Amino acid sequence: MAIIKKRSWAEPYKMKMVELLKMTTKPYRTKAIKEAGFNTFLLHSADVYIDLLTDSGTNSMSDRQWSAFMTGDEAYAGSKSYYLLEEAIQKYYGYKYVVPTHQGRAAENILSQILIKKGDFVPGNMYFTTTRLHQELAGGTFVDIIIDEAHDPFNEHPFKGNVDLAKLDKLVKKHGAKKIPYVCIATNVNMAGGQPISMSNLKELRAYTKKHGIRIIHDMTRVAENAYFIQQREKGYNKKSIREIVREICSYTDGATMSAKKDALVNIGGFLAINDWDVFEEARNMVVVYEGLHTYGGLAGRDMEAIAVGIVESLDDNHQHARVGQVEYLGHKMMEYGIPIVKPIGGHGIFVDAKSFLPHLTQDQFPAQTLAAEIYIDSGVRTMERGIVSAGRKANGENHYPKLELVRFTLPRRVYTQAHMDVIAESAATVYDKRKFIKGLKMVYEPKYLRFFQARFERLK
Ligand code: PLI
Repeated sequence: MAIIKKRSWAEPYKMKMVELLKMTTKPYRTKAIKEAGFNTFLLHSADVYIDLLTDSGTNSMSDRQWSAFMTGDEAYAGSKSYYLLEEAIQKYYGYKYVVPTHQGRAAENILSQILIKKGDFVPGNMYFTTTRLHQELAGGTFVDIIIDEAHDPFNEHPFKGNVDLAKLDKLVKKHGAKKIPYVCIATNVNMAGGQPISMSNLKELRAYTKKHGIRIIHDMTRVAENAYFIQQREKGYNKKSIREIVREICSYTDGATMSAKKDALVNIGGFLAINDWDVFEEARNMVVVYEGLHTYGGLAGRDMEAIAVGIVESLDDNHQHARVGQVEYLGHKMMEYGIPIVKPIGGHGIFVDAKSFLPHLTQDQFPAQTLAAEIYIDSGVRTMERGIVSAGRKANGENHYPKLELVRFTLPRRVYTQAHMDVIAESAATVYDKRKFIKGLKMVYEPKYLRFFQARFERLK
């Protein structure tokens, strides 16, 4: 019998330069998190050992991307780097017209202002913080049409990013298709735990929206990770490349907003892509007001150049295998220690279920916020709350009470090693061991918009 039953994967790259990290002590971190109001966003990154706050803009660029930086064209107008970016988006995603923006939320702002009228409804497969806020600021109301399974952290549905067409149909019947400017579809739904939408669900949605004359706008921030899951899980796709799958996903949508800081492996950048000339015309007008000329949109030429290269690298099958493989490695380690995590393991991080981890805390005592602070104190690992604080308040001022109260251990791409994963899982397990003694928090400062970024807390007595 063969000794080796299953061969390991390893990263399809090697390291050429490293960034040195500061190691701190527990008393130092206890003081640091208190000074940061128990909000990991308010820590100094110099005080963080392993930074899992986000996978946004925290990726390592490749030698090819750094080379592209040197060939960036910094012309104010008509930069060749813009045309390279446009060509990459047209070739790999298939969208016709492109407006660069400094990051994803700028594209969301422009798109929301163009398409949403006061009193409109914008259905989506779960909310994302900035996306929903821009929809609301434009006068719309977000309506969650994701399948119910997505709100259950332990339901093992392979495509928890799927849309429940019955929920959409109910909305259309109640308000009429004219009140729905578009359906907003995120690939690899962030707030659900990095969970994919299936191609068959997207096709059904396309058929439905076509019948009712409703656009689909694609939040394609993590489309390549979604494509990886389709390749691994959906019938008929295991022989298709990620590149082919991504192209097919985009073909069922009418336009997209993109934060290139995730999938596309850069530190800053985004874009709005659209197939409709009229919307493009308006977006080109608006980008000049908010971002910069339509051929740079708030980016340097070198940034656009690096995104163009990053798009190609993100579609490499070996890259995605290693990327999601690392997330899975961490997830399996945590499961071995009995830590309650969202299942199936998602694409960009491990989401720990804080409600089961700290069942003695009510949601008003901020279990996920509390847990993120405890993990930092234990090991200097920085994570992020994705629960009641992130969910914010409704228009009438009441808190949203999301079913999911999670701590996100987000893995930047091509940054950390397997040994880092071991340290992270061991820290989570150490905190899990003493979970019964952990006290909750109270909020003592709350900003008006996107409160999770700057809110401050104190420990309950
Ligand atoms: O951070 P931006 O503005 O480049 O992109 C906003 C944005 C839009 N959609 C999705 C699904 C996101 O995940 C997203 C940003 N996410 C962040 C910052 C994160 O930490 O997940």
